[in-house]
Order: sequence, then structure tokens, then C-alpha cells
Amino acid sequence: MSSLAANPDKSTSRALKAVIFDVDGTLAETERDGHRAAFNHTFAEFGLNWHWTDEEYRQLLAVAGGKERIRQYAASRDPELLRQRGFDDWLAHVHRRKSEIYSYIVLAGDIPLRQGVRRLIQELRDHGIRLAIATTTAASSANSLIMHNFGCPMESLFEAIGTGDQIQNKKPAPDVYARVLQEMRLLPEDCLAIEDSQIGLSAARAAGLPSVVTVSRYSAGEEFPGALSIVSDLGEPDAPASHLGGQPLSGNHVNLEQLEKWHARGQAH
Ligand code: XBP
Ligand code: MG
Repeated sequence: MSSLAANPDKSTSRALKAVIFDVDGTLAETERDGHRAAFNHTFAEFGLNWHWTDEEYRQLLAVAGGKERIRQYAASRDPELLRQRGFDDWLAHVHRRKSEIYSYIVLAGDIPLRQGVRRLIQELRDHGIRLAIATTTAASSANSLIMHNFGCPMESLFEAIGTGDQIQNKKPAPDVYARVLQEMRLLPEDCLAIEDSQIGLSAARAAGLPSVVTVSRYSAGEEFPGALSIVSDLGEPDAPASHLGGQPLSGNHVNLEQLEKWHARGQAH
């Protein structure tokens, strides 16, 4: 239980009102067997002799956004392609198909939620903490993942949803977080972002949000400057998370009380 009296840090600080979740890598390990697989299927369908290996994809993730990632790859593999008339339309077409294939993959049930995600979201809802999403991925992709794993559309769980198709500049720019904060009419210091990558953390920090990192498959080894705390995952009471940096993890998993503690201590610095 979270209680004010039990946590003296909170007496002088602002209460935690909302938690904003990243999607890919944070809610689920979607990248390798979800997005990467969907890109590769799509390339084959379009007759492209492109195939992104696991290792190559790790490098390609330096560019956030599927369309942007394909564009950058095309520029290095086949610069002539970018100069062809209609390239932008073609790229949009390829990415639409990639998003469809990604949805088939997640709806087939191959990409579960990460440890602790369902538990924490339920606890936050039970305690009236407001919930939002801020992701670089397409709305249809985020919705398919949530639909399959929670059995309901994302709008019924999250009151504000910022996605890659709504914004001009993708992460590490703060745009998607700024949009969500504006929609919720909240100040960044009243919220907490949960991210998995350096790019995502930079976006959240640039929007002024105190942020926690749950390291994911592709972000292991990255630096997370400015994170309140860095943990392996959210953990479960019977499946402990590991603390990797920043403010300590009090128990063996991340719950509302822990988030409130990190949030309060973040304001003291
Ligand atoms: C991760 C991303 C996305 C996905 C691909 O988003 O960078 O681009 O890799 O999805 P986040 P799209 O961690 O912010 O959720 O092809 O739909 O862009
Ligand atoms: Mg992410």
C-alpha cells in the first residue's frame, strides 16, 4: 500500500498523478520477433533483396520510426531509389503493409507483455493513477499489441495515446510526450515516464519528465543519463527484478509505492 505517512519524502513534494508508458521494448519485447520480422516479410513481398539480421537491427534501431528506418537503410543500400519519383508514396505503402503484417504477428499471440506490466497497470488503475502511452510506433501497431494482450482497445486502458503517426519529430524529440502532457493537461513533474531505450529516455527527459528505465533486449549496454532508476524489468513478487542503477529498488519488484518513492526523491534533486 502507498501511504503518505509511511513516506516522509512525500510531505514536501508533488503527488504522482500519471504514468506514461512507452510501448516497444517497455510493454513487450516487440522489436526482434515483431517489428523486425514484419519488416523482413514486407521486404520479401515487395521483391526487395533486403533482410535485417538481429545484429543489424540493433544498429538500425538508432533511427526511431519504421518509415525513417527504411528510408535511412535505403539511402545506404540503394541511394538511387530515394531519387526516384514517387519514393515517398512507395515508402508509405511499404510501411502500411509492414504495419499490417506486424498486427498479424502480435494478434497471433507471439509477443507477450513483459514481466510485471499487467500487474503494475492494474495496480495503477486501482489507485486512480492516470495512464497514457507515448510511442514512436504506428497507432495500429500499438493497438494490436494491447488488444491481444489485454483483450480491449488501447483507448479503454489509456486516457491519452501519443503515437508516431501523430507527430512531426519522433523520439528522441520530446514531441510525443509533449502532446500527451498537453492532452492530459498535466505538468511533467506530476508524471513519470517508463521507457526502455536511450532514445526514449532522451525524449521523455527533453519533455521534462522524471523517467524510469526497464532495460530491454536491444537497449542492454546503453547509457541512461538522467533516469531516476534503471531496472532489468518491473519484476513480480515471485520473479525479482534486478536494480541496475540510479535510485535503489526497495523490494524485489516495481509497484506504485516504489514509483511514488522514486518520483518524490527525483524532485528532491
Ligand atoms: C519503437 C520504434 C518503432 C518500432 C517500429 O517505438 O522505434 O519505430 O521499431 O514501429 P517505441 P513502426 O519504443 O517508442 O514504442 O514501424 O510502427 O514505426
Ligand atoms: Mg521503446
